[in-house]
Amino acid sequence: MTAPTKYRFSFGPWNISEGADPFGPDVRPAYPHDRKWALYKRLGFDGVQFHDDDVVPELDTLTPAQIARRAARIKQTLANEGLVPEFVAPRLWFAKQTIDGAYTANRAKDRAYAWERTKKCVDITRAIGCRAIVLWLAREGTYVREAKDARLAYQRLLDTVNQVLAYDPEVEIWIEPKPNEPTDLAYVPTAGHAVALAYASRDPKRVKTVIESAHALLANLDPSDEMAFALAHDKLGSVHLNDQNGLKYDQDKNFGAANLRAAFNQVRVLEEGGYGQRGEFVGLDVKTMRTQAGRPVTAHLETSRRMFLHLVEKVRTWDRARVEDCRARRDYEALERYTLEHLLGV
Ligand code: XLS
Ligand code: MG
Repeated sequence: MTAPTKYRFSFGPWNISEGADPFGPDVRPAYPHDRKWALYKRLGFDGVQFHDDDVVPELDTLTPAQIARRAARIKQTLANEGLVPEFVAPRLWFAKQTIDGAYTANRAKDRAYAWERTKKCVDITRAIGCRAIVLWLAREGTYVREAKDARLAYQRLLDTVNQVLAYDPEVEIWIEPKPNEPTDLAYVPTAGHAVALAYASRDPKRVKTVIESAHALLANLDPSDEMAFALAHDKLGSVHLNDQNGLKYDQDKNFGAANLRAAFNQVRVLEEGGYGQRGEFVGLDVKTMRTQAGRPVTAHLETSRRMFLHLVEKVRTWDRARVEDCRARRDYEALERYTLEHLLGV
C-alpha cells in the first residue's frame, strides 16, 4: 500500500493583493513584492506560482542579460527560503499588444509579441529551476464572435503549443482553461479542450492542464469531474483550488466557502487519483475580501489550506466499506445521507 500523500501547497504572489476591484481603488497599501517570499513557509506553503513578471518585473524593457540576472536572484531567494517554483505563466493580458488576445490576436505584430514574450517566459522558467509554464489564455477569445475565425484561432493555439515544445525539449505546458472573463467567450473553456490540444501536439506527454475550481464552475461543470478527467489521462499538472458562488464574476473565494460538499469531492478525487504522490502541488488561487483589514492579508490562504486538510481527513475517514455496500445495493439515498452526515460530523 502506498503511504498517505503528504500534500504540499503553493500560491502565487498575486493572492496577496491590494483589494482593488473594477468599482474601486486599492483598499490597503501594497505589500512589497520582495517581502512576500518570506511569508510562504510560515503560512504552511512550499511552492510558489509565478507570472513571468513576478520573477522579472518590467521584463519587456530589459535585455536578455538583465532578465537572466534578475531570474538568478529570485532562484537564490527561493533557495534561501527553502521554496520551490511550481510554474511560471506568461502574463499575456496586460500589454497594449495583447488587447485583442495574444496567440489568437488578429494582427500579426501582436502575435509576434506574444511569441517573443512566451520565449522569455520559458527562459525565465528554466533559469529559476522550474519545468512548467502555465498558459492561462486570458484574452484568447472574443467579445463579438464574428471578430475572429475560431477554427484558425484553435490552429494558432496548437501551433503555439508545438512551438514551445520545440523551443525547449524539457519544458511542460499546463493549460488552464476558463470559459469567460475577461473575454465574453474564451477559447479552451474546459479540461476537454486542453487535453485535446495535448493529444494533438507533437509531444503529448509534456502538455497537461491546470484545473481551477472557479473556472470549472463558471463553465457550469463540476470541478471534481474536470480533475477526474485530467487524472484519467494523466494530464493533471496542477490544481487551483478556490470556490465560486454560482455563475457570476470570477470570485476566487476560499476553498469550500460556497460548496463544502463539492470541495469534499475535489479532495476525494485528488486523493483517490494519487494526486500529489509525484510531488504535484495543491495550488490555491484565492482572493481575500475587499473588506478585510491588515497588511499583508493572508488569512484566506490559511483558511483555504486548512479547509483542504480538514477535507483530507473527511475523505480518509469516509467509510469505504459502507460506500461500496451502498453502491452495490444501488442505495444512493443511503450514500447521500451517510456522506452529508459524515461532513456534518454527526
Ligand atoms: C487567473 C489564473 C491565473 C493563472 C496564472 O484566473 O488563474 O492565476 O493561474 O496565470
Ligand atoms: Mg488560476
